[in-house]
Amino acid sequence: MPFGHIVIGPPGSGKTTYCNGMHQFLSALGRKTVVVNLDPANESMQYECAVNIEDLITLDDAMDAYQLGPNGGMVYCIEYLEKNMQWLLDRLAEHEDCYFIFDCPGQVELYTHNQAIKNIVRRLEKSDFRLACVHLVDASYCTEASRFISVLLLSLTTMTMLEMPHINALSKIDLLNQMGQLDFNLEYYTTVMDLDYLLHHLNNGHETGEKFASLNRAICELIEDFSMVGFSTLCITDKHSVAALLKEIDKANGYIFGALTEGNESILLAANATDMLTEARNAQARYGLLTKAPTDADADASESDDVGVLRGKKSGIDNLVERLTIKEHAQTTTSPSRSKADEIP
Ligand SMILES: Nc1nc2c(ncn2[C@@H]2O[C@H](COP(=O)(O)OP(=O)(O)OP(=O)(O)O)[C@@H](O)[C@H]2O)c(=O)[nH]1
Ligand SMILES: [Mg+2]
Repeated sequence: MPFGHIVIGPPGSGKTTYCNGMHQFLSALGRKTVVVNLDPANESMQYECAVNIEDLITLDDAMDAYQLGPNGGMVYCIEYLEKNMQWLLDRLAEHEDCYFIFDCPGQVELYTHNQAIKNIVRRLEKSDFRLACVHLVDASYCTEASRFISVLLLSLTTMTMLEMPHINALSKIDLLNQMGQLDFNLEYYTTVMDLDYLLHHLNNGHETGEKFASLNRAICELIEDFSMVGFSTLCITDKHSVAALLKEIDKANGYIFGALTEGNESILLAANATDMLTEARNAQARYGLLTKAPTDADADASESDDVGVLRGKKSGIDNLVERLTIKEHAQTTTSPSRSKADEIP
């Protein structure tokens, strides 16, 4: 019963870098892992891939044979793979007892409209693969309400389309502090709490119409009604961040339950688990992410005191959690070996 995960996300979100980093991390943990390249346009493959779609079809071949552009050629290649699934299954069968990481293309339509990737996953599942989906989106989307809403919609569409255990992750979280201050604490973006606060920022600067505000409200309600989207955080060079994400993945695809063999490191990882909220608070502290001061208009967005919590003014139990989090963070950051030893080469 092979386990693994597929790695998807918009172009440049860090999929190939992730596959390389996670491959090294799992190998260091002693988990026999192979990376499968399903992206025929993968130019900078940093890992040694065990199975490569380019051995079946290349993007250039598809474009030349049918006079297609790069996007059409990519869709053709994936549909060609869908029709030749036995080729993929035979190649995968050559890697017994391995954990599989699938590096996928960045074309968003493959996860929102086209059925090919979905059918490929179904076929793998029928062949007893236990898979989860890791959807990477650039953390810079958090810096503007409108961009964050678009990423929420994309994540929701992808989740409902693929219908498989799914983890969304804000990638390159280490770069977020270079992109200015956030409107809210990071945990607001990871937990996708009350979108009324975001609604206010969406409407801000668009005084033109009630229709625009109604559209924004309807989109926020849609996302809240499904109540499915949340985010983990990821900096691929930080082993704490990779370990936290791996715990989520192992729970999602069942590796933690299905691979109960002696020395299964995922049991140890899970025993050491932190929840998503604490992880977001750790990430906020670790990467020095700043939050803007609240405006008067923000206070109008809610009658309650919750907005203070979203901006870091905590009380009671939150204060306690905050102190614990900071202590935990201080322990890790003052460790002399942390800066180099924690980096995956
Ligand atoms: N700082 C930082 N940079 C990252 C991280 N992950 C990826 N990158 C950088 O992001 C850029 C794009 O990464 P890729 O791995 O090529 O992205 P991709 O999603 O595979 O791109 P496509 O295959 O073209 O869709 C590279 O320059 C990476 O070095 C991260 O966690 N932190
Ligand atoms: Mg790539």
